[in-house]
Amino acid sequence: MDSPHEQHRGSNISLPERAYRIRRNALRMGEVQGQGYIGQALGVADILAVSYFYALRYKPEDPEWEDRDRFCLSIGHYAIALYSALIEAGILPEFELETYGTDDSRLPMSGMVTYTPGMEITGGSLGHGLGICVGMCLGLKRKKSSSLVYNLMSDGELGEGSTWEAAMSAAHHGLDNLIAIVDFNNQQADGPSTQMLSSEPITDKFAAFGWFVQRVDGNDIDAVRDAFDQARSHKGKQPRVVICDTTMCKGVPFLETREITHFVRVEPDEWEKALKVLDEGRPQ
Ligand SMILES: Cc1ncc(C[n+]2csc(CCOP(=O)(O)OP(=O)(O)O)c2C)c(N)n1
Ligand SMILES: [Mg+2]
Repeated sequence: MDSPHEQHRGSNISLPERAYRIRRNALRMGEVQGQGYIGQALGVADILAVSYFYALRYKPEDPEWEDRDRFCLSIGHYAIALYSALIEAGILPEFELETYGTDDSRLPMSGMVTYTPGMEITGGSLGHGLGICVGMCLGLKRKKSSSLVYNLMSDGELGEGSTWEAAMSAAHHGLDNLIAIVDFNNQQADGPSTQMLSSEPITDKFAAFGWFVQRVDGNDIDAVRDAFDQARSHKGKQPRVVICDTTMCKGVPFLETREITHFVRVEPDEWEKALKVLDEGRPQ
């Protein structure tokens, strides 16, 4: 299926290859600092590939182009994941990857709007992204803009009351230009989300708040792409959410099985090994 946007058509680079490259960028950045939220980056790489190379409308050379779709990173700690996609998208130059997390870098460890081209919001204080996006959507509607606002949020943010205030107001205002994506990796700082504070049944909850809801395997690129298509073409005057079940550290099996994946510990000699394993699984 072709992207709805001209800019993505005709590329001979497949979405799985894009996802592989995003994962690779993230591992290289992690190696620079010897740490990073690498489990999250590997987990959402497929979602980012579909977002930046299929769904989103933007101009790499003009990240502030007024008619762009907005991709908001509610979860500032996932910045390493978004930088990896922005590099692959040509919004950030690849060499800056080497500066990740260092003084004076445009790529701080937590995502900040004033530092990084392509970063739409400062999202480190969890639970605020959706509310910010509601404001953006209202503003875009006033301007009669056809741009969409995507908000990548986490399952941990579903435990924040502010998320649900925003969800309620998005439905109240009929924000059909809002597409929330939840990285449902069943992990938060202290352990599995379902054990810390379960948000299940999550599809029923969003539906009860008036949203158009889908739930897919977030590491299945075709499924994510189809869900984004459905979200965009849905006729209801309501906000949309795609719950994406993902596996943290996806693509590097020896990390996938680590018990603590929120801030996965990677030993100095393991970065190279992780890159090697990822390369072995590179799509044909
Ligand atoms: C308002 C707020 N409370 C607490 C934190 C500290 N914090 C940073 S990441 C995180 C885990 C949240 O869950 P999730 O985003 O699902 O974690 P992950 O999937 O990345 O493990 C927490 C509690 C924060 N950044 N903001
Ligand atoms: Mg989580």
